[in-house]
Amino acid sequence: MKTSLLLIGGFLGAGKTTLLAELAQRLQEKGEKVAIITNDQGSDLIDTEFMESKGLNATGITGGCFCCKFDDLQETVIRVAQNQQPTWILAEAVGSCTDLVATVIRPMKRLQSNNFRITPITIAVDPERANLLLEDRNPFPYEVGYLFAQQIQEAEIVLLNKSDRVSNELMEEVEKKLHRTNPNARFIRTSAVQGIGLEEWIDYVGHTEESSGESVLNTLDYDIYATAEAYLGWLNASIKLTAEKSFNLEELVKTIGIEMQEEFVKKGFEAAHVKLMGRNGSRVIKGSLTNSNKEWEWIFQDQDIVTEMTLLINARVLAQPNQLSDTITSIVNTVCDQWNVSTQIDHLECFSPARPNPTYRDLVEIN
Ligand SMILES: Nc1nc2c(ncn2[C@@H]2O[C@H](COP(=O)(O)OP(=O)(O)OP(=O)(O)O)[C@@H](O)[C@H]2O)c(=O)[nH]1
Ligand SMILES: [Mg+2]
Repeated sequence: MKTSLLLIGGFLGAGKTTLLAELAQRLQEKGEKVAIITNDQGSDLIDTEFMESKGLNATGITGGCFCCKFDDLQETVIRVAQNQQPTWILAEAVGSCTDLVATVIRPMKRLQSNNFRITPITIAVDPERANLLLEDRNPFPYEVGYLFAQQIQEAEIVLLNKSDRVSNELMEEVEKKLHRTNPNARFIRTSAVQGIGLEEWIDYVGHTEESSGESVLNTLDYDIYATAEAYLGWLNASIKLTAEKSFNLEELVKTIGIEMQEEFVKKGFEAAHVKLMGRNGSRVIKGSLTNSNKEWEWIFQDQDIVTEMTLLINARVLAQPNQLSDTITSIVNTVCDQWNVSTQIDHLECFSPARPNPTYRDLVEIN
């Protein structure tokens, strides 16, 4: 039997990783064997660590998105299939990517349909974010709204996620707007954290033969798309923190997060998604900020007292890369000084994504 390959896209912070982790667990409960592929423009991925901490097999493709690193994706999919013999491979695309049908789904169908069943492309949506991005209240430039609309247009399945924290009225309003953008997609309301809608999603991707590949973005303007991506500063860092006197892992990471957010608000940096992860062996704390004016969401918590930890930061923020890097490093250093904790940066990269240059762009489907 062919391995099923599922691709999920959708804007930064929509819940793709959380949805995939839940999907993986449910598939495993049904006796399926699942492997996961994560993706990012940079390295040190919190998503990969998160999947591993949940006991899931995750492989990261770093240094570029699936469309620009299609050969890497294809090799990874083949290698994972050979080594792990999964029945499902779940792949998460970078949240600022679009045109995935032309650059990933169609080439994968063209080159790998003998070995893999390519399931319909799923796009995850945070309804509150969608509501802002589709309106004048959009805190991001127009081009980012354009990119978001393109992501919706190429969906075969739209997951209206976070239904646990959004009112029915807002959900209906957003669904109506998105339906106008893409009348052909199947809409499913989900909550990754409460497990709502996941069975309906599994049922659909489990039984539909293949992605049709029809939702290709023939008229996508790459100049606008590239401009949208370039507005975002992208920072990935891995920092070792050590102290002579022990400190509370959770409190330190939360303090860094809160100070960072205050500084973002002061400077007008809008967070697309900032992830923080503090780790000392099996002790983990992980948080997400998906809006500079909302609260951090802390997923894992750990009140343990430690003398060292690794701090991973993955920040995607509406800011110039150098300003973002200065702001974040200065906050980490200031807070750590106050806590008598020393910092050693093991890795730090900060950039704006380069213009997308896909390996393939199959605007005409070849069967
Ligand atoms: N309340 C609620 N929170 C959710 C849900 N799904 C995800 N989240 C939270 O939303 C935040 C972002 O989730 P992720 O799964 O990391 O989002 P993502 O789309 O993978 O983000 P990127 O990898 O940056 O593109 C985290 O704090 C999650 O816990 C949901 O259904 N309900
Ligand atoms: Mg993710």
